[in-house]
Amino acid sequence: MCSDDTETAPILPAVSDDWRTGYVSIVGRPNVGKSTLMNALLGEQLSIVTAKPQTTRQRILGILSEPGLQIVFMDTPGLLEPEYKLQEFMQRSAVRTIHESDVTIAMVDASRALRDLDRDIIGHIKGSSGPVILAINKIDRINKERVLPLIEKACQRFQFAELIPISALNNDGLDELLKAVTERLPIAHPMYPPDTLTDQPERFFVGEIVREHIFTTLHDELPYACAVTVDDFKDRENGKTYIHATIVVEKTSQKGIIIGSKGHTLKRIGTGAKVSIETFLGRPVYLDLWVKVLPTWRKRENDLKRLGYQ
Ligand SMILES: Nc1nc2c(ncn2[C@@H]2O[C@H](COP(=O)(O)OP(=O)(O)OP(=O)(O)O)[C@@H](O)[C@H]2O)c(=O)[nH]1
Ligand SMILES: [Mg+2]
Repeated sequence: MCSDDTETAPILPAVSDDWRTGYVSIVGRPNVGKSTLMNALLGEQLSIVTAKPQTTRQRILGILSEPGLQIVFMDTPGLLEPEYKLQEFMQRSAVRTIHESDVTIAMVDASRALRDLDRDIIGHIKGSSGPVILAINKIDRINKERVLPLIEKACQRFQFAELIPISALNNDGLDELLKAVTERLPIAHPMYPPDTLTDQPERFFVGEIVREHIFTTLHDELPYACAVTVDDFKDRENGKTYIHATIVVEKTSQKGIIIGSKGHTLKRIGTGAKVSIETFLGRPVYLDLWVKVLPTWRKRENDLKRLGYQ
């Protein structure tokens, strides 16, 4: 290798032949706990999590590096029957990861596991390029006696490599899940330097954090009509990072609701988001938050691209 190459090449750890590395997608219906699981496995709040379904809109990469192991997790939007272009994009990005993964974690909510494992979902996971492990999540919410019959019924629907009851929220069963995944990964060298957590830039996650606060502050359908763009993101001499972000909505009436009486609602979203962004970045920020109307953006291909859904 010439000296120039040495300077620009990423620093990868030395590996032995038993090093395991691979892509692992986490898929399932909306709200089953996919993002909670990825965050718990990484020990980082990377993907946004809310109580509302359809929070995640695109695939989020989360890289776990340990001696002898590198797992590139792919958190995905919940699988659903798409009704408009944004949902088509969400569905496509989830399904694509199933075809790209070495191991797939199919996830269901234990309290409605068999509904979550309908023909549609089985059809998707059949397209998996590798083994599929079923993670039966939220077992903290059901009686233990109900888990075994669930496992038996799930086995009749698909030949899962393993079925593992977990609680992503309580870190229960995650060691077992990680072991089941690791055993099935190919022997391969790591793809990323060990300190790499994701492939998306900080400003992407800043937009996601604002979206998280929209989801937790606003009710009903409104969060689904919102997108966030981060238009400016720069470090200032005073040590603060200046962020200019815009909440994009579909109608003028929605803009009014988001701003709220005397700007109170927008202020609430902004104040909450600022605190979370500072925790995420580990430095103080100045958040300048605006609202803009882009009619029916969820249905327009070009608008979706402009908003980062491509
Ligand atoms: N009780 C319980 N709640 C959980 C568990 N895992 C996740 N949740 C909750 O379920 C809700 C949805 O979690 P998410 O991680 O956002 O689910 P998701 O599958 O990523 O959802 P989408 O991105 O909308 O598809 C949140 O309120 C979580 O706190 C669990 O093990 N037990
Ligand atoms: Mg999610």
